[in-house]
Amino acid sequence: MENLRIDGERLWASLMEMGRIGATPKGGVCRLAATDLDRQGRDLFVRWCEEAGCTVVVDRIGNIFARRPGRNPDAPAVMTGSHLDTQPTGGRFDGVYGVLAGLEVVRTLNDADYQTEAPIEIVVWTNEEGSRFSPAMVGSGIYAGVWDLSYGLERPDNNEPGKTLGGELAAIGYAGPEPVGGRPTKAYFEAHIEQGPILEDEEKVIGIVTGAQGQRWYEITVTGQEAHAGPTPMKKRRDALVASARMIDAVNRIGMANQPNACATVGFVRVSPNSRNTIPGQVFFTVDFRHPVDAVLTKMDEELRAACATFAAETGTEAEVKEFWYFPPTPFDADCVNAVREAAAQAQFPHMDIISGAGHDAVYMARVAPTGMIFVPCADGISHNEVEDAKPSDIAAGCEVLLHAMLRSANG
Ligand code: HGY
Ligand code: MN
Ligand code: MN
Ligand code: MN
Repeated sequence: MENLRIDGERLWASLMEMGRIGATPKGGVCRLAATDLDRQGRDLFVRWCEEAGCTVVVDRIGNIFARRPGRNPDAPAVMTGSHLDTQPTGGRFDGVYGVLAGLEVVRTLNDADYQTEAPIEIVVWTNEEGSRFSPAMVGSGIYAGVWDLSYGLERPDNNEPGKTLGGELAAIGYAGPEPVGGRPTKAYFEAHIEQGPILEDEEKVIGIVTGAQGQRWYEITVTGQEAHAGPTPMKKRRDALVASARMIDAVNRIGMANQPNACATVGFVRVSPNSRNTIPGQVFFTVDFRHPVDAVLTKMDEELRAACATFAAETGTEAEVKEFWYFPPTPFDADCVNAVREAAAQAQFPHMDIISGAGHDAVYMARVAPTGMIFVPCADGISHNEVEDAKPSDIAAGCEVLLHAMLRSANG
């Protein structure tokens, strides 16, 4: 394996500098998709890439591609990247690590004046988090042909529905001219923190990600009747929030009943009219189901629909259960997985195979190119939280493995 070594301190310094854009008082980052803070992060990344000799293009859903030439300009590129947008109470590593590890690979090759056979591309995917605009992974999903471009551009801001992803990208100057999709790609590798406790518990430094579990997201609207909290007898009520509370408890029970592996979360609830002395007439809430086996995701779907029907009937309310997003459990490419495993083994980093609990842009890239991922531990397995943290040595190790997995692919 070439004796190229990444510069862990430079990578860490870049992560900390990017983390200052949208930094929160508790040490996290809030840099929501297509906000001005996202623009600042994107601009910083683009400047760094141009300083590293890359040419940068932006596609029509705002995905950024920074390209370092190889000896053979016609060879399909070896691509790496992730996302710069964060959760509202996000951290300094989720997504950003994969983007800046890609930049560190390019900087390392530049330092060594090393030319790969194939070009190298670093990508920043738009709206991976799915928090401000839903669903998640919209930039990579449009790129991979999961949805058409207009679907992505029309995504409404979940808290300010008058704003759309397309309008906000234009406002920050990242509604690019490039057509979406179709960039010749030999392989795509994404480095990411695990966002769970397994690597840390098993005392491993590198996760060889073999694939990602499937997800189903729902939007559920429960409709009852607004009425006065005082004169309305309990038996006469059609309380949408009481009905929803029973359904939300059922979501948790369905998750617990489908162990091991099932995940079930209600993360967004909107009550109307949300007034202390009016019985709620309508409640909107979301459900996020995950499981590595598709048949279990289907079973959880059936259990959810049955529970909503039961509790709606019990409370005289109506429940509309809408499936909002679905992707099946997704295996990664065997050659890419092996390239990661060999790079980890040769660097003698303790490693293990792992399935991703989180969705990543790699899940959609796996539909259009051979794809692999590299995980590193994060402190206490916590992510989507301002305390998100990682060890500089693990961050460097993951980037080292990324470099050598990419070299195998770029020169192979
Ligand atoms: O929800 C996820 O798994 C990812 O963070 N978008
Ligand atoms: Mn992420
Ligand atoms: Mn995330
Ligand atoms: Mn993700």
